[in-house]
Amino acid sequence: MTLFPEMFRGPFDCSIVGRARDSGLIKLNVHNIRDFALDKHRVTDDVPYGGGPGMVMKVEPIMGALRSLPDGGLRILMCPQGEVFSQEIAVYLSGLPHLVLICGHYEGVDERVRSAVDREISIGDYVLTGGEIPAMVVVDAVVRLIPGVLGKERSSLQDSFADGLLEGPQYTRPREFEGMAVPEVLLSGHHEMIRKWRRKQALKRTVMQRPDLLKKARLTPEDQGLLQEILKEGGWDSGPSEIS
Ligand code: 4GM
Repeated sequence: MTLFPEMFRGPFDCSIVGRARDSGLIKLNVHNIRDFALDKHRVTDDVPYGGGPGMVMKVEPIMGALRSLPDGGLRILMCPQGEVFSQEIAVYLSGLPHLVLICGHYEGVDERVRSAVDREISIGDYVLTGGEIPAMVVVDAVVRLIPGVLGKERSSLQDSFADGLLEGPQYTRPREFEGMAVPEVLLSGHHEMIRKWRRKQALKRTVMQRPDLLKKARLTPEDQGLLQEILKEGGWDSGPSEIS
């Protein structure tokens, strides 16, 4: 639900989300909150009680929009005050049959809107002009988790974050670019060596870039061993190897 339905055209019609929609795996409806404004000028915002700068979204149009839908969808208000969105929340939401995302605009929404929502979600600690881009972020993260949306060959189970680690480096052709070679192990055809190398790179990248993630990561005994190796090796250089 939004005051700017046109904003959703690109993200909802293109690429993987657009294909999922075309193939009928998901349904995405965009509702214009202005259609539920009560007055003849279709006003959706007003000045704040008590004074102060900016405008506040009125409660009646949003309530009208919510009441126009069948019961049962989880109602989510996109707002900076919400719980910070994560892969874990995306996985949870992807298991639900129906979501309703409410996008505020201006300085925010009348507080009484909150009485009609189940959950408040923020995509991060920054303020945007509206909840539209956050809603697109949530839709994208959730849709790609729905079975059949990603090809068989690219399961979301292999994602960065699926096990709480960052993804390691990836390469495609050519074998050498401007002096930077693809690591030899990836060309070796030794599947077990490649698997172990990739796992170690993922661990190394997580240690270096996001050590906070390691506390929550699900680490196997093999991971613990690889971590020991990484810490012993030190020399935090994970960049592409130079040909000398
Ligand atoms: C206040 C209340 C979300 C402001 C509801 C929305 C940032 C985020 C807005 C609202 C927003 C975020 C609009 N800014 N960090 N602005 O997810 O929808």
